[in-house]
Amino acid sequence: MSVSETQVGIIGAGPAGLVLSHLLARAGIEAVVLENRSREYIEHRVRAGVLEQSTIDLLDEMRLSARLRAEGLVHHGILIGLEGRRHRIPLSELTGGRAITIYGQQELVKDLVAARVAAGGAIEFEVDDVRLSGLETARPAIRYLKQGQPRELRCDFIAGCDGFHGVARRSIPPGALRVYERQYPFAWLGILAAVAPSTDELIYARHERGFALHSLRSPTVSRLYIQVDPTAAIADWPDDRVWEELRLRLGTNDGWTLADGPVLEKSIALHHSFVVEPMQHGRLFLAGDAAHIVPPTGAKGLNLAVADVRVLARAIAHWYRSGGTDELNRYSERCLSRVWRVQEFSSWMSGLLHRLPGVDPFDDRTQRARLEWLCRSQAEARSLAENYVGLPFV
Ligand code: RFL
Ligand code: PHB
Repeated sequence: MSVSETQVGIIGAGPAGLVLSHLLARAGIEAVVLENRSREYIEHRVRAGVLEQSTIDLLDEMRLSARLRAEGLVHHGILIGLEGRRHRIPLSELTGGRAITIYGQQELVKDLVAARVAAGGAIEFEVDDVRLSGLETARPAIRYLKQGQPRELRCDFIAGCDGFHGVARRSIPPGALRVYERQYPFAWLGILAAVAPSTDELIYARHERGFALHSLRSPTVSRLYIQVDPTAAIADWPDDRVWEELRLRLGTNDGWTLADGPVLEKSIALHHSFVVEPMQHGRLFLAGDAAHIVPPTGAKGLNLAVADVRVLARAIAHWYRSGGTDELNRYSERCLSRVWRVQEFSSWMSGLLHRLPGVDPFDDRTQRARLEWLCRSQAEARSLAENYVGLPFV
């Protein structure tokens, strides 16, 4: 068995693990990132698109935003579709100038990997059979296979940044964690399409047939979603059927049309809320989707992952500087206050816009009344805007 050492072993090269590796490097702390997929795979996995102001500010500060600043699309508002009308929520006007930036998660992953590799940072791709041990000791270890050969990485800390289905959370004795969870009775079918967006700003539409979202990636690529049944299969949704449904749900009374084009990618994502408390066990710290999942309606998961690792990097740096464990001990509590705020906002946005199967007519009317209120009340719109552009980091 080949044995090596580092200060922080990071499992997972998603946004959480990669941003953490950069933050630690800036603080002079050595880390090794272990990823079970190939570089090619993670650089093409289509997921999030909306980056909050605080995420952008952090990437600016870390000098990792050059391409994002050149190619990302800064948006100052979003549109709400209701009963064939559109209502604009002026995000920046309502939040003292804060905005969101549209930039594909896989593009951000490409930038983060390239910058880490260029700086000589260690990222090992295609590792298998990752196992954690010694979490309750001062020298935890990660065992894994690299091209079939067993390896061991000994570290001071392990960061579990390996997403919802990863191994880190499952390495914690079940009795040590409390799980909070909710399944929603709907899913999103998402497509990436080679067609110029038919809108300048994101459209979140509530419709009798279900929710639809028109997002974008670039002047020539659109990203669109429709609410589908959680049991739906991709095979049930040929491209023509998806476009037809999008046209109906996003349609307006004023003759707006939706341009269609070749579908580049199609996938279905279930809606799920999940939080574990605490986000730490001994020397293992969970961050991002490994610790919590939010439904995508609020566009928050990636941003929350970045917020977690910012807190974690500071706490680890504090320990190396002073030997003090106070910040590490507060890691979970500090992250969870933001996590629950975002959890509440994401489930509120989901409840506001989706059509519930077998909906009670009373609930249907109150849902519409809530949306009408959002379109009329500046206080309500400001509350949405503050949450949507993202709370400042504390
Ligand atoms: P990730 O991105 O899942 O990365 C985890 C990494 O760990 C690897 N891994 C392992 N590595 C080693 N050993 C193991 N045993 C491993 N198991 C897994 C995986 O291969 C992967 O590379 O988690 P991270 O870093 O916490 O980042 C979270 C975000 O990816 C996620 O929250 C967002 O994509 C959620 N999300 C959105 N977030 C936003 O902030 N804004 C959005 O607009 C937004 N839209 C979305 C979304 C998620 C969606 N889906 C597909 C659920 C839209 C959708 C449709
Ligand atoms: C996206 O562009 O992928 C996107 C936008 C807004 C959301 C979720 C996903 O709420």
